Amino acid sequence: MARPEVLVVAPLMPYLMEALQRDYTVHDRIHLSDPAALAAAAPRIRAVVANGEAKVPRELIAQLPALEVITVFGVGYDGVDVKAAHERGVPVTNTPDVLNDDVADLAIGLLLSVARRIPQADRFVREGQWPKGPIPLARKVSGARLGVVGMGRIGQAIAKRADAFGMHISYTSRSPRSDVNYTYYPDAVALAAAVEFLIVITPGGAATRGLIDAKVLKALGPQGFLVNVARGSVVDEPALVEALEQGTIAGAALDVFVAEPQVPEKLRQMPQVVLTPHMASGTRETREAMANLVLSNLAAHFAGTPLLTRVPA
Ligand code: 8YV
Repeated sequence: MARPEVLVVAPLMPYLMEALQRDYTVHDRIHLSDPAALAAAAPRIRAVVANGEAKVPRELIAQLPALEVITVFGVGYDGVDVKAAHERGVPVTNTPDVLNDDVADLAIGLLLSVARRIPQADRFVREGQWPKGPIPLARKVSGARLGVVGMGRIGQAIAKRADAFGMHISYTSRSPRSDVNYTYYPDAVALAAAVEFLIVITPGGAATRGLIDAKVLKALGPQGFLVNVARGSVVDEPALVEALEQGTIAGAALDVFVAEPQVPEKLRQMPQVVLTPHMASGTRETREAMANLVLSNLAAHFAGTPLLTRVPA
């Protein structure tokens, strides 16, 4: 039987790409590089493989008449027009759970980094500043008040870790959860006003665009720190830059940005900001587990068995 044909719409790690190439005929990003090649292959393309950052808009779905499944290498699928896919009867899968630990670990790592100024301290030692005098004192994390924006699976993994630091945990989400004991606030402004550290881990997309705006940052206040491991779109980036410039908040640690891999020059210049390149799930162990889940979903689809991790309608 002919190997199923797959359109890959984002750069994928070699581990996943090589595994795909073993079992499928892979068209690598021809929708961007070669529209004529896409038009020629489209009647045979049965699956799309995306990543967390990739766009799979309605127009692309419409160009693929034989499309049967969209698999996302990532838990977030805000770049995929799920509605358009479902209208066509095309299911979408993602990679939940396998990355919870890594994303939560990095969230706590960023929180410690920005409060204890670990990157600055590293530079202080390397640049030979130490013999000239002590480094300025930092902010204590253990026992502080933490707000988590989004109390899904990763939010809970973050809270569990913060709990071990004796932090007082509150959260906001669409509705209070019956399965956690943390204090609930109905919106991000009320939450920000009540805490010293705010970690953002809510899905991206239209529903959360600009959720962390100037009002939330003002409520977080001059002693407050923001950590974003969700999507750049959840934070109003110009408002954040302004809040940092004006001292409206104390600092920020950011793994995600609006126009990745571009990061605003102003943020790159600020000493009270810690920046990482969208790497929260970026360990070999977790990325391989994510890749295996993509492969298992594809294999299940082509074997006619139930998908493992289908996203809801
Ligand atoms: C990316 C992510 O998918 O899981 C998500 O939603 O954003 C990440 O894990 C990863 O960087 C691969 O592109």
